[in-house]
Amino acid sequence: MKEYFSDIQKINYEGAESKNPLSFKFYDPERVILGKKMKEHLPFAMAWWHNLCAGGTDMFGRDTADKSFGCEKGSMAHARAKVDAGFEFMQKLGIEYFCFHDVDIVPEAEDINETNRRLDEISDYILEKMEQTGIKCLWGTANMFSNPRFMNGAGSTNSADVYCFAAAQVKKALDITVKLGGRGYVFWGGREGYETLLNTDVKFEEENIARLMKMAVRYGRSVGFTGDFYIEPKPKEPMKHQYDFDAATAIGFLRKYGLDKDFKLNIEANHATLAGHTFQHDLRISAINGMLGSVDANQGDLLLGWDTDEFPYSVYETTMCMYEIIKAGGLTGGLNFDAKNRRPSNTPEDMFHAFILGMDTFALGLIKAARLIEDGRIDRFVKERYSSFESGIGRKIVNDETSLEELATYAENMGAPEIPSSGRQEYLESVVNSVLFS
Ligand code: XUL
Ligand code: CO
Repeated sequence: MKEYFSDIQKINYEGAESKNPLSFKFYDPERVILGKKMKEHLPFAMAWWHNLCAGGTDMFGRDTADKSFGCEKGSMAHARAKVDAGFEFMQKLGIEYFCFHDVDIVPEAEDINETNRRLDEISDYILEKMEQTGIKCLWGTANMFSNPRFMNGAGSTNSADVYCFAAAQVKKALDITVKLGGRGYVFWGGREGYETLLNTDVKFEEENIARLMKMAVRYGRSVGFTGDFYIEPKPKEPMKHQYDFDAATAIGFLRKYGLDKDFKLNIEANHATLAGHTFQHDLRISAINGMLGSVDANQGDLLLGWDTDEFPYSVYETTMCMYEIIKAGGLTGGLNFDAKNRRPSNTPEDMFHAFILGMDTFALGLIKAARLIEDGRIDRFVKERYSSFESGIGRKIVNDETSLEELATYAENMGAPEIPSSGRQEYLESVVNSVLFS
């Protein structure tokens, strides 16, 4: 078997003092934190598209990284080489999951029947590799945004024929996800949105998206898919307005169309920040609605207005992310590095540095989040802050045992209420710093 990353050995945990660039400084998979192994808290996944397909092409220039793996791009030999390289890569890093779009794993043919045949062939090969290595599929999805036929959307398209084509792709991607035992199936509505209301029937488009999702649930369940369906919210890019703007919008949509029992959310850090939220905000909104399923683990650049998909390096962000995930009781999905090397980081070694960075940043985030929880000052502060609802009239309000009239009478007898207690934000921020840097 050809080795694709022959200069790189298995990446091991060596501790924070190690100066070996090809080692983990914080990710120690067997270390137990809050009663669970690090690798169980952190089910890391490799995104097929960024890691094995994308070579750095941007609006102004072509690939800088060679992802041919010694084969002609667009051939089935290349598709197989990507499988070999991908599994070698995951094994060397100790990554236990992968995520894929249909067209990441095979080149799309002119005829969908031929594409589907290729998908059958490559998924047989992937399955073999999974059995040999123990690596698993986190989730699958269909790419319904790259091909020009999807320029007006997939579920939201104005063309019934394109809608049918999208349905066929979802059906096949679900088949492959089931075959590979995927934990989830993602809908990222890349082009499910619009550029101008002058040509768009928003109500009709949203209803059609829901119809496609309902049919996907019905079909998925009928072929033995027991995992979660996910919506991955994103406010914009490529479209100006995208229907799955953020977690709250997606939850409202899922409830409106009765999809909330089968769907959860796949929250991506950079999508949350594009929506004008923090990553932790969208995690919290998902969690309190019982909809936190999986995470696309990356980081944006707040100076730029687009999806930069960087490997996470901010320990502050990953601490807050892991704080939300631990509090939510963990993920049924995983942490998919939907992230890419910067264009000038173009060597195979850089692919390893990127994952080492991301995995270590999340490991540190986990360690620090656990300390914040064990420290207890934040939890105690929040509890105390709402303590006026623990007795008296406050208790009656939360027990739904009162009325507007009773509250009004209470207020009229009370006179003006005292100014509420301080939010102590700066104190709490200093608590976070003291836990982070001790
Ligand atoms: C695009 C994005 C996608 C989805 C899967 O912003 O995040 O790669 O994760 O289609
Ligand atoms: Co994503």
